[in-house]
Amino acid sequence: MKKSTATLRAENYPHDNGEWFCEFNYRNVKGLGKEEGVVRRDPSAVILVDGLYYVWYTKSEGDFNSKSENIYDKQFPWDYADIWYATSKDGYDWEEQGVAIGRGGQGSYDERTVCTPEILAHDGKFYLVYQCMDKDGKYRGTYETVALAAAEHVCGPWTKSKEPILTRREDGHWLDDYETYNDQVFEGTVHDPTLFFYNDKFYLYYKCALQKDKQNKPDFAGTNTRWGAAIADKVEGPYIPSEYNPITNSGHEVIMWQYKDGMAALLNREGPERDTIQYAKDGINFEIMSRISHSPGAAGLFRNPEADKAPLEGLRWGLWHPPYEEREGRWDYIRRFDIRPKYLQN
Ligand code: AAL
Repeated sequence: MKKSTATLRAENYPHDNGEWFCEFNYRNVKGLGKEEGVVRRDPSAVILVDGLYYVWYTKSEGDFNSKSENIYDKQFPWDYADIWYATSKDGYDWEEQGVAIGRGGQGSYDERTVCTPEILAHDGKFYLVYQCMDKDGKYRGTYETVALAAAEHVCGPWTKSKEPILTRREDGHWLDDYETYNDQVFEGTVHDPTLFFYNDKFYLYYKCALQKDKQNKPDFAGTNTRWGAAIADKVEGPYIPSEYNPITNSGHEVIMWQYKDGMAALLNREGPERDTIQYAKDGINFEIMSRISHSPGAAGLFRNPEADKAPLEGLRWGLWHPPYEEREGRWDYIRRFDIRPKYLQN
């Protein structure tokens, strides 16, 4: 008996039937579903506060034209957006509550849009991190910044950071690239911020992309994305980008949860390791734990207080928005996903 190259290679693949593997069920929810002329997308994590579930998300109205020459026209669904929130008693039936974070005044760093929020409940307080664009935001939002808002109560009022806490960088490069991008700018984009209190510090993870694509045009951060981390001693910053950035070689919207002493991640859509679940014992150096398929895009995970019970408890259920290819109609809307029960450990 001899072993073929493919067999030898397969012996090193992570097993797909282990405790890190799962499949997903999808269903519509009430209150955040399809609505003509209204965009609801990029839901935050879902948190449970005094018996009620809370979620924050991007909301905008009206049509957009990504080909418009006028940079002040609405160019994409998350342009001229605000961050809204909704509550639910059961995670299926949602009630929209209103604006949590509105766009800023004239000349502010967030005059044009605030979108793609993520929530952290820590030490009795609440923090939202999100993307912002100033008035001239262009190139499909590639040049957004990340801001932070804090509140004593889950329903606000929210106090915004005076300045963004993270901006795109024009120094640094992809390291050890699997394609020859070495003359390119790393973190030309910082999107999809996700904040954790981890190892007594604040870890801000985000999607990053090159500044230019292979044709030397602005990279719209839709392809060839990876993730970065920036770490701070205090929640307000300063956030210092990790020397290891990029910490993934794949993945689009940042989808992460804490498991025991490490960080778990679901990487989707982009790169050679798309559709994998990964784990980093130190929050930085990720290893592939399983390969999955049909994963939820832009997922906001339920922050399960029992996440340490098993690797995928922190991914048990959440909200997400279907990408263009998979949805009915033109307008973005939010759905729910659940890990199929047979993959749950308890
Ligand atoms: C999303 C996220 C970011 C992008 C856009 C809105 O799914 O990756 O938020 O900027 O698309």
